[in-house]
Amino acid sequence: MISEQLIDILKNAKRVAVLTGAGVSAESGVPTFRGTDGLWKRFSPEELASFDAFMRNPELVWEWYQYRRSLIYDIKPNTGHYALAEMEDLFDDFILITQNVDGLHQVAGSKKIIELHGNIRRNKCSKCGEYYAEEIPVDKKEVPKCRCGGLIRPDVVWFGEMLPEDAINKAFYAARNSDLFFSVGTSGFVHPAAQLPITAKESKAYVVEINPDKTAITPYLDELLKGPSGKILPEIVKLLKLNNA
Ligand code: BV8
Ligand code: ZN
Repeated sequence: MISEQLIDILKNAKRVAVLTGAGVSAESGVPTFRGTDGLWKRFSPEELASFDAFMRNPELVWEWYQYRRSLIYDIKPNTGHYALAEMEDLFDDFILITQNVDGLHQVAGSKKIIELHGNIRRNKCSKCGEYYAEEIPVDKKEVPKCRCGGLIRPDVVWFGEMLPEDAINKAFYAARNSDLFFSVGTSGFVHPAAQLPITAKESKAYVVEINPDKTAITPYLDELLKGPSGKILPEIVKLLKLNNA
């Protein structure tokens, strides 16, 4: 249920930032990381989503990403993704900061977006950094090689790797300068992304979490809207449109 206080804040908000995690894609059928059907159930993040793991066993890591790509290429954005794409034009200043690598926000039409952890639909050379578009078919089992001889890898940020500097700087700037910050579908475990809602709160933003469950960061935030983002986000957009009418 959206509180009177939040309705009032929604009406007056000028600068809005949203952080999304894997939970936003859950209703599209993309398994989350730490949920019961989580991707990490069989493997721990460090075993697969790290540069060392890739150097130790490139075929295993490449195959895991090919498997994940095969899951998302047939998957559609859900009502939550579309609501976030609509939200862009309902505030003076809006930015979407995502931890997700599935690219579904862009498919749903989001333009004002910061990808903190890269994008699984892109590849790059692990040696010279050259980018490779989607031309690599998902059923390719062997780890492809770059013209320079380096192994090609998914263009995602692995554990132990720095986030793209421009992305993280822009994300923290948005957290410090927003008057309303949403944390949607993230368990708040992975840093430095998990710091963003806390920074927003410390910078006097009103911080709202959208999640069916409490998370590691719930105690630090202003309000938890308990439920699926695919249901709650469209309700918020409906309220905003009524107000803007
Ligand atoms: C870095 C790309 C500097 C790859 C990902 C100890 C303490 C603190 C930090 C650390 C530490 N040890 C190491 C670190 C740093 C580490 C880290 O945070 N580790 C964690 C595990 C503790 N971070 C890093 O390494 C980062 N780099 O810090 O560099 C550095 C360098 C060296 C050493 C130290 C520091 C890099 C992090 C990026 C990792 N890459 N993804 C890939 O995807 O394969 S992270 C991965 O997790 C995804 O991007 C994902 O988005 C992200 C976060 O997970 P969530 O999105 O929150 O997903 P999760 O499944 O956890 O939660 C889903 C939520 O949705 C749940 O709450 C659920 O209730 C909810 N939900 C479910 N259904 C719905 C829903 N919500 C709404 N609607 C629904 N329907
Ligand atoms: Zn190369």
